[in-house]
Formats: sequence, structure tokens, C-alpha cells
Amino acid sequence: QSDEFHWENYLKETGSLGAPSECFRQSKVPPANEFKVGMKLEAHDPRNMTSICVATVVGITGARLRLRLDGSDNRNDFWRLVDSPDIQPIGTCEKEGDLLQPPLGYQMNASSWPMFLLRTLNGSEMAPATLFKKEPPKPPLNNFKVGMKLEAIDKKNPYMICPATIGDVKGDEIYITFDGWSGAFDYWCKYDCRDIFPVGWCRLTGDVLQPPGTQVPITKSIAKTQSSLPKAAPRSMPSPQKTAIILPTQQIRKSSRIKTPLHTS
Ligand code: MLZ
Repeated sequence: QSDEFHWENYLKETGSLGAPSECFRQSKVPPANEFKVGMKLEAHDPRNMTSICVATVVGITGARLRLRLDGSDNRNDFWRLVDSPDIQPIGTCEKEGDLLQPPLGYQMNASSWPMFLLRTLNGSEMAPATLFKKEPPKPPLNNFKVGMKLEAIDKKNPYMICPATIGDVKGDEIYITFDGWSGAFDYWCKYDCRDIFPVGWCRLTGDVLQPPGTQVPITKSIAKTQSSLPKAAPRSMPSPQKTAIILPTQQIRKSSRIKTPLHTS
């Protein structure tokens, strides 16, 4: 299975290091995912974060849940970690004196909502409170350095977790670049963002790690990702510290790109 992606080989081939796990706002030991497909819970509507809706678990992937808001369509699924603060047991909202809201894009007449809510919850399996895990604390400082490797959610294809590199660091923000892709998927985020994970996260959780892209050659960084060494220039600028070397594994992988039927861009 020489065409499979292995971090160990890849880090060696690229002369790079994974960002230390202490850099991330993630549990050292990933949380257990004990949810089952069909269970219901409360979730913040990702398209309207102030409203709390009923969601159904429509899939399980590693430490994440694939969620669909009741009363919404199947084109707006979203993914949340089991220790995400965006999800809570059914009944939490009511306890806090709030009302469960119809999702943005509720397909029926608004006046039907109260009855819809009753019907959707009636006889359903509600995820027990013990399945929701506490969000890990924020690391006190941004310790990411340019060149460090990690696993990151592709925000344009949020079911995908992909090999990535820190491309730039500015204060509390880090620039996530996706290995083997030309830049269309790159983004800035806070260092304590929940969408980024240390190298090995997917292997530990059982989530699927995508292989690097084949659009651009993987660069072998000659500068080591150590704080003592001078900061490498951001990837958008040509840098003398980075040399484009086409690695043999990329040739092998060319024929085995993962094609996903849904949400492709
Ligand atoms: N549908 C897209 C997915 C690209 C995913 C890139 N992730 C960094 C494609 O295959 O082009």
C-alpha cells in the first residue's frame, strides 16, 4: 500500500515537523464519540448562530457528528466535534427559558413550527447528556510557527480533514495552507480555532484524512520548523528557503485521488 498517506514518511520527505499538540485547542486524548445516527440534540444554526434548533445526527465521523437541522433540507449538513460548545442535549434551551427556533430556510409555513417541533421530538431518541463532552481550554499563547504541519478542516468542503501547513502567523491568527493545493482553500483563523488538529488526530479518532493534493508540488522545507531558526517567508512569496522538489510519492498518488460525490467544488 505504497499509495497510502503516512504522516511519518511525509514529514521525513518534506523535512518538516508536526505542530506540538499543546498548540491546539483540542483534547490530548480525543473525546469518545458515543452518539448514534438518528439521535436528536440542540444545535446553534450555523447560518444564524443566535438561534438554537433541533438537529439529528445523520452521520458519525471520528470525533465529529454530521448534523442536519430538523425542518431544513439535506444540502446544509454541518459537522461538529462531540466537545463542541455549539451542541447540547434536548431540553437545555427550555431549561434556560429559551425557545427552540425553526432553522434558516424552514421549508414550511412559520405558523406550523410549534406543531412540527412537537412531532419531530415525539418518540425520537434524544442524545443523553453524558455524550456531550466539555470543550478543552484555550492554550494561553499562539505557539504556531511557519512551516509546522497539522490536520485541518477544509472550510469549503467541511467534511474533509486534510494535511496542512502553517503559512503565516500574525498575532492570534494563523494562515492555514493545504498541502498540494494552490491556495484556493487556504484561510486565516485564530490559533485556538476548533477546526485544526495535531498530526495523527484522524488516525486516533478514526476520521478520514485526505491525501495531499496533486495540483502543486509539495515543497521540501530546508528551514526546520524550530523557533530558534529565522522565520520562513509566507508561502505566497517566493522564498529562497523553500525548494520545489517533486517527491516520488506524489507520482504514485496521482492515480488514486479520492473522488467524493457530494459537495465537490
Ligand atoms: N472537489 C474538490 C475538493 C478539493 C478539496 C481540497 N481540500 C484542500 C476537488 O477535488 O477539486
